[in-house]
Amino acid sequence: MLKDYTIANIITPLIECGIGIIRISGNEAFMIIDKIFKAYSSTYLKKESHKVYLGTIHNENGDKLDEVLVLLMRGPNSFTGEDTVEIHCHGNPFILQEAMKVILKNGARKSEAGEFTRRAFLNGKLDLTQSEAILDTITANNQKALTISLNQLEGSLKNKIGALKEDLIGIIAYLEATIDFPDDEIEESYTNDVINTRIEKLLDEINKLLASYNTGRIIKEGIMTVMIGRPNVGKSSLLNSLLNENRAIITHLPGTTRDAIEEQINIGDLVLNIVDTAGFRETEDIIEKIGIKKTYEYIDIAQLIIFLVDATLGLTVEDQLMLEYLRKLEKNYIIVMNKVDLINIEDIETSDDIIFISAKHRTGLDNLKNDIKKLFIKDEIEDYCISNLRYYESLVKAKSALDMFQESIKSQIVPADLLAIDLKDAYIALATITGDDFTEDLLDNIFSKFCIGK
Ligand SMILES: Nc1nc2c(ncn2[C@@H]2O[C@H](COP(=O)(O)OP(=O)(O)OP(=O)(O)O)[C@@H](O)[C@H]2O)c(=O)[nH]1
Ligand SMILES: [Mg+2]
Repeated sequence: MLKDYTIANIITPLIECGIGIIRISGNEAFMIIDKIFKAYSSTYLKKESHKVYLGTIHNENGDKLDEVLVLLMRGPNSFTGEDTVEIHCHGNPFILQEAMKVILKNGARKSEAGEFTRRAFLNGKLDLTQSEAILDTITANNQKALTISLNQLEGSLKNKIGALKEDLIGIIAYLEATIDFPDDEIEESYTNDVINTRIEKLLDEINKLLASYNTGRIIKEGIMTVMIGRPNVGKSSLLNSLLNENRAIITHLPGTTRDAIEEQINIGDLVLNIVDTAGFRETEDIIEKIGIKKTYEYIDIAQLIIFLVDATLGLTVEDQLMLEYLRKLEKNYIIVMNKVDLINIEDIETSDDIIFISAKHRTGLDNLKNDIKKLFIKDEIEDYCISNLRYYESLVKAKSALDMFQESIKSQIVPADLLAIDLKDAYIALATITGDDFTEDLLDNIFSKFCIGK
């Protein structure tokens, strides 16, 4: 992981496509491009930063590899903070691999996963919350997730944690001043009151961040949702209606779906990772039996169960048994009566916790979506939700250190000069979030999740 090495890699997927990009970053980036690139215009000789140059690149024997655009970015005004070159080639895996060969021959080393971003972090271009926001931005699959990750990339969480750290430093300084000059005219009870108020405020902020974790994770990762019900109740029809496409096979024959079908559905700010399953029933069919076993496995990992019932039949005995089973699971579930187009709704007993739909005629779907939203999103979603377990754990550490501090103040047994230790622990916990306190292991762990080109 030597920092003075110039690193390079193909940063776009290796498939035939419009363009493929190679990035080179480090002290020798400009020297290396000079050896393989022939610019059409002599203005290239000026090597102006943030300019694009058209020309050709060549292999070791001087054979032409491609006509390319070369983008020069002089450090520190680049993503990594180092001299950086991007070569925009045609999206041909052969060209890109040949170009990489000649770049490596000329002294660069192939970058490791996340190494460009790691360098950006080590060179002070980003803190850890911003670095991790890049990964979230790449994986975001809905607008809210994108807004949260882009805010974090801009520094929203960095600033928030920064403000908490500053408050803590202020309190530590105040505490130490009152320890060092105990005879000053500041009353002890007054000191404790001031400190307590400030700690309460800090804890309040930390609790708010901790409380945003569940929502943050749901927004980022989606809700694992499974649709269950007896055969023929219309599970696959509902999947297709929600997706707006004919994804699953639908027939009038019970037992049509045998294997689980996984799809993603966006409903507002939420993504459902939804699974259509084999309807549960007693069967001798081996394939269907395996499908039903799978249904139960999905129920185990589900965060939401959509339980479909055929409105023309009402709650059958099997449905009632299933319902009893669901109630014991302590999971979120929604009961959906399907095929309401075939009944007269006044003829049946309705209830607030049952949603009536017609999957076939696409009615009642909005009610279903709204109920799902209500189950998972209680309040307006803040734009700085945390969704990362690392932040959550560090905030829990900071919180318990502050709780300990308050206990100590209250109990008055802890000597005054030891009181600051808990505050310093809280500070360190916050500092690991932003990365002013880090170990190589922590960085390895974070950046190994990135792709090779990032
Ligand atoms: N009238 C009416 N028919 C429906 C509705 N939803 C589904 N159906 C019909 O019910 C039959 C079964 O639908 P599917 O979606 O295949 O049911 P399923 O629950 O996936 O069945 P399995 O895969 O066998 O477990 C098909 O003939 C559908 O056209 C509805 O809202 N109204
Ligand atoms: Mg089906």
